Amino acid sequence: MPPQPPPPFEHPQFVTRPLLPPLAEVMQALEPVWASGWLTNAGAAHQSLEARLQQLLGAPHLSLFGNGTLALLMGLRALGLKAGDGEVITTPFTFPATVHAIQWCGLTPVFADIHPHTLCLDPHSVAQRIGPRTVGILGVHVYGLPCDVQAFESLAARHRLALAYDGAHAFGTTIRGRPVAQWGDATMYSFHATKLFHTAEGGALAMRSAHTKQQVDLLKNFGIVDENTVAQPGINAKLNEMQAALGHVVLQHLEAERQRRQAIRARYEKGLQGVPGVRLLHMPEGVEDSLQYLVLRVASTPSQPRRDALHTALKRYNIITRRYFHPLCSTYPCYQGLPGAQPQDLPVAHQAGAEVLTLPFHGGLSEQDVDRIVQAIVFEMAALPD
Ligand code: T4K
Repeated sequence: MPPQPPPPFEHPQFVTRPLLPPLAEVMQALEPVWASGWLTNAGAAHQSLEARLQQLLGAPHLSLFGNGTLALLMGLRALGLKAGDGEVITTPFTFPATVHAIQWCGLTPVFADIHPHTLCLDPHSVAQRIGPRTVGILGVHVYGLPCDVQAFESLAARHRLALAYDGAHAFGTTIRGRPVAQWGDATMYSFHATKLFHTAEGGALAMRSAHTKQQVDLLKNFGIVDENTVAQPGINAKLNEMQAALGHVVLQHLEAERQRRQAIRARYEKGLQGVPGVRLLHMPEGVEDSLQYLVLRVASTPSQPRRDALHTALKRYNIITRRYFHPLCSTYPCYQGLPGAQPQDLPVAHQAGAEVLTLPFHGGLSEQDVDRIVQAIVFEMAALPD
């Protein structure tokens, strides 16, 4: 029998939904905050969450922030990268915040291509872009898939470059048992509502050295050392006590959410196996997954943009997929003139940008929801012209 279309969903099915613990638990966690009268500026909930996450993420040092973008920005500054003429090599296949952070530090982003399997920054392409003005490398563990951390470690050491990672999606990612937080000089995590672990808005920076932690802790609180001393032109990038309290509660529910996501992913894998023209991205051997996004690659060419056709068609079923990360950052009007931004310099990134589709993936989906989404994909792929 030819594939049949499922009925449309009554409510939109988004790529993600925040993990929402029972409200009563959140209220209970807020009680000591209220009783203390201390709402921000490194209060008790902030301190205990920082310590808990440092341990959980296996970070040598860790600081909390009001969001991931500020964590990245403060991290790049604290690593001592000189504004003005320094270049930082990065990927175009990412959320705008990665490249914006480099720009906001007064540094020049330089684009290099990505690896065809992991879709992370490719060390070989990076090596070709290193020049006299290069001061650092900023990789992205995109969708929680880790960069080739060993290759970057030797590249950075050989050329004496700072090495930072945007690990916005990489909460819990480990490589052969070793957490990603232990690679590079600094790794940023995002705790935005759309992330597996979240504090509504929030983020963290994991760091190799105690000196960098000391620097970012100053930078995120206006550069204030004490009542009499302001050491640096810092900014306000703090996480408040309500966010920290929420983080503690979300942590209690994280393992259950991870288990649900594992089961959902297995159901998608089974349903989409052998469907012509689509394949799911997989974690490489030895990698423990962050379970952040579920990404489909839809074979596409400029004359047959099947990914875009599927993205549009699924909206008829109220399935709101996203094309993370299309368009590439290198194509934004503000960045298209940067070194390495020409399409011929980034063939792998352009192909990936044309093929990826992020599917609904969160613990609130039932098995029936997944089956319905799969059925819609199967029906629409079969209906697309060859
Ligand atoms: N680096 C990378 C690689 C990143 O992906 C990000 C953020 C950053 C850096 C910066 O980290 P932060 O400074 O944000 O901590 C969303 C998130 O806002 C953003 O944090 C995230 N990456 C990005 C991949 O996704 P949008 O523009 O797609 O958000 P939006 O509002 O369209 O939300 C996506 C879907 O999530 C919605 O369709 C429905 C659902 N949703 C969203 C929110 C906010 C909910 O169900 N509830 C909610 O409260 O950027």
